Amino acid sequence: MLDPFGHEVLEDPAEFHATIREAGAVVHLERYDVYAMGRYEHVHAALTDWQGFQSGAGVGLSNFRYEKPWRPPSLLLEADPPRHDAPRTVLTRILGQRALRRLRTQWMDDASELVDSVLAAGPSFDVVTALAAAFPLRVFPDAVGIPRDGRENLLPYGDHLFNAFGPHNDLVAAGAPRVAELSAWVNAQCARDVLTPDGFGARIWAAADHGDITHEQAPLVVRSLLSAGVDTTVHGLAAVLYAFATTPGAWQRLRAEPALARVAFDEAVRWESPVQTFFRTATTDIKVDDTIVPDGKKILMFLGAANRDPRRWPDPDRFDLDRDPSGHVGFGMGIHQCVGQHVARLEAEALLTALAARVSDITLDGSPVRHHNNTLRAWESLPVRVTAE
Ligand code: OVM
Repeated sequence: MLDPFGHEVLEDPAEFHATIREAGAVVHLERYDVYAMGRYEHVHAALTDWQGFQSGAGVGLSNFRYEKPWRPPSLLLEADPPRHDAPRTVLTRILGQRALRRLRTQWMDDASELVDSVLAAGPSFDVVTALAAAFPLRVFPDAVGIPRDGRENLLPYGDHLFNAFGPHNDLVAAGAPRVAELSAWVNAQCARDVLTPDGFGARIWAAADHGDITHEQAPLVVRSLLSAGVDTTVHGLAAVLYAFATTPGAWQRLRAEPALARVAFDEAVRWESPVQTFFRTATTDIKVDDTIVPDGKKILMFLGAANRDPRRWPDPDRFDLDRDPSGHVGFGMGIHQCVGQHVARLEAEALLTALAARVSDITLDGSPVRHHNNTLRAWESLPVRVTAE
């Protein structure tokens, strides 16, 4: 069997995903001694069963029962109830739809300004750097409240973090030389005195003052925002822009009905699954179909395969604005489901709305280049040509 973290699969995982789904509800991968799932039904069930499939032993290949984590574990992602719950409750409130209302107008204006400046430079550009990366980097660090200096470290830190959920392959080795420097910078941004008084970061510290979490937990919760909040949205936005550039009629459909921006983003998260995989650990011997997953073994969940499982999705490989993508597992499912999803959707809505107001057509203008990462489905470059009005 192919290596799920090898370059061949990372370049185009579709065939491998089909093989995993067809092999059964769960299949043992000898190379890593893990149990893999690719069918929607079983991935969904594993994500929802947090008692049987724990996160506290890590959600990457590394098993924290036996191996020391490369960084202090996340209080959200790599924790189980009850310890998971207080930090989760705090972030749910700070990143909730109500709390985001005050950002909406500003982000719509920011998106318009960014799109105007990109279009002013000409009709051909790389939509990854010009928009998919530029927009989150423009609005999200300000919303968290970190200083301007060093923000170029955010994407490399995230890229390494998401590689580190996989095996110690060439991708992890390539990131290793900068780990200490990048981690030191990220950790320094989590301190109370460097954060602006009105951002998500300050609100996390205020929650500590209020007794909702401890002051020791506050910087690690800020770290979760800086870890999970940048690369994911960059590649989610790249996915939706790629979908529009390659799906006939889709852009015209959005232009006719701009309110589709949010469902378009969710459909792109289903279709591309920017976060492709996460692991869980069996807390006891668990029977899945006819296979026993032994206590302590890692379960590799292919979110990207589940999101294109033909058992669940008609014509799954089609980016389809007429389908209801809700229920996809691209944001996870259950108690760990992406706490920042409303932030991501607001970023997507702002950017797509601004672009749809000014651009009547978007097409590929050259060969797109994939960016390989052990966890992320990403683009290095997406050359496009647009027709501006
Ligand atoms: C965290 C974290 C890091 C990476 C991903 C993630 C997708 C969370 O540090 O909490 O969720």
